[in-house]
Amino acid sequence: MSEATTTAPPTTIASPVTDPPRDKLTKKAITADHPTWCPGCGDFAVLASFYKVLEKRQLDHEKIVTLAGIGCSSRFPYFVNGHGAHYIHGRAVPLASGISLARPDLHVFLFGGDGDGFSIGGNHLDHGARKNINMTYFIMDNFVYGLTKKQTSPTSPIGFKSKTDPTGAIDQPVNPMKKLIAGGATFIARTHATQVKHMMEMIERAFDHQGFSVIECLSECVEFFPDVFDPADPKKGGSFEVIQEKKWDNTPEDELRHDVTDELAAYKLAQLPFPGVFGVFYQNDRPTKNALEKKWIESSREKTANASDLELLQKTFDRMK
Ligand SMILES: Cc1ncc(C[n+]2csc(CCOP(=O)(O)OP(=O)(O)O)c2C)c(N)n1
Ligand code: SF4
Ligand SMILES: [Mg+2]
Repeated sequence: MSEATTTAPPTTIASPVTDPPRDKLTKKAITADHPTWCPGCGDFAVLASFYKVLEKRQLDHEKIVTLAGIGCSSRFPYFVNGHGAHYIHGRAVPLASGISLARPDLHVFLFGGDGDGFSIGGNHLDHGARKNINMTYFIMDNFVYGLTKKQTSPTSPIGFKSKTDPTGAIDQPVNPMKKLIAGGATFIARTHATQVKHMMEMIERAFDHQGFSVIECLSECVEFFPDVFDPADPKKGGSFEVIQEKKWDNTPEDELRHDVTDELAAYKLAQLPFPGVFGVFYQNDRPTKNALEKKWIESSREKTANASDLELLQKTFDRMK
């Protein structure tokens, strides 16, 4: 008798490994400590807008990362319940770069001030921008060093009297939009902390952009530079002028609208006198370092017959013998 038996083929058990339903991401779930800013500080509205965006987009809670340097604005990660770090003054971009490149599945949000971003961290900002590393960087620009109690910042206007310039600042301030365009950031926008709807729209668009996206937000320091942004606040007699973007609809009025992919046009907008205009100045789709590095790692792996990290390390040690 043949050994062969006629057994029924194994039943493929369809085991749908479905994730359990997720809890809704609520403001309560995202909120951590009570913010410690001075009453009336513009940064409160930024935090509220960020909570709203997270709630609206229902991001996976465990994938939210908030990082910052040092400053009043850089306290941000304390107030968000997620992964986060309050890092070294001006060094948050390199930290965020490492996290973004190593864990492209995470949503990397970076927060900071004008001093942190344009002064001590100015060089890191340029390199994050030119490398187009995927992250969303929100700069709360109050034209002053708030945390250290009123020193001239890189965006303080000429004539601003501070503890470092008691007779008035004499140095040409940084133009954030021009710096970011020249640096190579691939999404550059400007907003105002009193305009919550606009702020949310800019955060969402920056978040949806693949690459180094930066938003400069005029956020008033009520303690050390009050009322400086009133000229762009309609509630205080100013005018909040929003950039009209091209719709590519072949209408004569569209000729006059802003093409966000046009670098020179973005420079022209950046040149307008204070308070200037608000919205997206520039956006392009240059490949991210994340994507380029992934490609390079994959092709290197192919060349080594998909050897494991340990095998590659062992080979390196063997060569050293
Ligand atoms: C290496 C280093 N240099 C200087 C300081 C002091 N310091 C802390 S915050 C800050 C400026 C913060 O200004 P900004 O980034 O504009 O944030 P704001 O407080 O205005 O939100 C400075 C100079 C520091 N903590 N570390
Ligand atoms: S010092 Fe200025 S920037 Fe800092 S919390 Fe107070 S108002 Fe805000
Ligand atoms: Mg500041």
